[in-house]
Amino acid sequence: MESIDKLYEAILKGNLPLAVEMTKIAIEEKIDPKSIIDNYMSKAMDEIGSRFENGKAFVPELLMSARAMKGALELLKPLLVDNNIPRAGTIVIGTVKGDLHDIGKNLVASMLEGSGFEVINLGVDISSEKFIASVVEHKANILCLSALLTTTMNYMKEVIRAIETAGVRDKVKIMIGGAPINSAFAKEIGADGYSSNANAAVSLAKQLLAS
Ligand code: B12
Repeated sequence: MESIDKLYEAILKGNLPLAVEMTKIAIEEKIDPKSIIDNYMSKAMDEIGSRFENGKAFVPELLMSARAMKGALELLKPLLVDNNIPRAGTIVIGTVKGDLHDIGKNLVASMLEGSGFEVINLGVDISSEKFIASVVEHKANILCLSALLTTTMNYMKEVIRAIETAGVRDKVKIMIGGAPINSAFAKEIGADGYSSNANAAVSLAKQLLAS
């Protein structure tokens, strides 16, 4: 269990080799991958984020932590896949225009993929035009929008309006998420749902398709 505490420290300090080594040990120790992500890796990212907010860490440190988290996450991704489930539907996901944060969005994408959804991950800094083109091309059942900045979260509203204008709003459910988002905001901009983490995103996606 010592490895898991060291994993938190490794991500907080942005030490990629140590994060990878500790993740390998945690996997060998059969610690639940979702618990590794939620209780250690994401918590380390929250801590570096609050240090940044308080002027105790700077962008290079955020980048180092992000690199360590991504490296560790790569090892866990295959373990998030449940092969015994049929395809559940098609999902287009991306981080909205102006926003480059992708760790949480990629985690949501991996969990959805692992739960049987076909996921088209468009990446970061995605315009409404690109979202619409992808939804139409792939006949997506759900569109997932991610934003981590209070300045970019408002672009989600633009995407939803553009989808309405394009005449495809009744064909696709829209889920939103990211640190500054909450359900009141989701309601306000006309999204179909919000969830605060990747596990809840899977339940929400299933729920939306059943409704
Ligand atoms: C790592 C990081 C960076 C990295 C990003 C690397 C990368 N490839 O993603 C870098 C260094 C590039 C970066 C840059 C900046 N960042 Co930054 N960053 C962070 C940090 C520390 C962690 C984010 C993270 O990865 N968290 C871990 C993941 C797992 O959590 P998550 O993203 O929240 O995702 C979960 C949920 O939100 C949800 N979710 C996410 N998306 C979706 C989508 C759907 C559909 C659903 C259902 C759920 C869902 O599920 C996820 C998994 O559980 C946060 C602090 C924080 N605590 O959020 C600041 C933070 C977001 N950044 C911040 C800032 C200010 C910036 C910069 C402006 C800094 C600068 N001066 O340059 C730039 C902006 C660049 C840009 N244009 O986007 C501020 C934002 C403040 C604000 N109010 O807007 C924060 C909050 C830090 C702070 N406390 O001040 N950042």
